Order: sequence, then C-alpha cells, then structure tokens
Amino acid sequence: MPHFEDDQQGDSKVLTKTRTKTRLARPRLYKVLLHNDDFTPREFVVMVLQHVFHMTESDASRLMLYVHKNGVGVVGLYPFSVAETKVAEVGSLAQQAEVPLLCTIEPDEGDGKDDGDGDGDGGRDVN
Ligand code: TYC
Repeated sequence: MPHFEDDQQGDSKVLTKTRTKTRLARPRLYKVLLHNDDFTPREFVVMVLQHVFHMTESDASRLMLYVHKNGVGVVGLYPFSVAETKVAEVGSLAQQAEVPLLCTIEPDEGDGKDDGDGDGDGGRDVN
C-alpha cells in the first residue's frame, strides 16, 4: 500500500511515495541426475523415465543411452519438493525391482553468466 506524507509547509506540499517491494524471489531449481550402473536393464530405465518423468519412449530411450555412455545425465529441473519426490519414486521402483538404479539431486547454479538485467541472478532467468 503506497504511503503519502505531507510536509505541511505553507501551500507547497511534498508528497513522498514509499514503494512496497512486491517482487518475489525466483524459486530455486534443482537438477535431477540419473546415474549409470552396470546392472539395471535398459528397458527398466526407459520405463522409469516414462512413468516418473512423463517422458515419451523416444526421449526416455535417448536419455537412457546418453547416461549409459556418459555416466550421468540431467533428467530435468524442478523445485526442491518435486525433485525430492521424483528421486524417492525412482528409488522405490528400483528397490522393488532389486536393481541399483540411482537418481540424485543437485542445486542448479545456472550458467553463471550475467544477462545484464541487473537482478544479479547469474543469468538464471527463464523469461
Ligand atoms: N548400463 C545399463 C546396462 O547396460 C543401462 C543403464 C542406463 C543403467 C542408464 C542405468 O541410468 C542408467 N544395462
């Protein structure tokens, strides 16, 4: 709510307006990482990516192969509570199937480049 002050000096009135800060902090995002191992069947990894992350079969297959070759890959970026839930879902499916499939969370640091908009967020803007 703006706040107005009147300096009460004769006829000249000075109005000062106090701006209430309404900009919200950008929610921090977390990367969900998928790790390779030598035992989990490829089809199981693809099924998990489709089921937990709502990926198409072709995107899931592509990511599974990327992780198989490179050791680790980013499945997606999510607010902490969503990332945590997905990692727990993967862990639970892996445990039921008795496979060592591993998903972890790490904070998303952006690319660290200043995009010049003065908000000091290291270029983390999405719009
Ligand atoms: N390396 C596994 C195999 O050859 C497949 C695999 C891919 C496992 C991705 C985990 O995150 C993973 N059966």
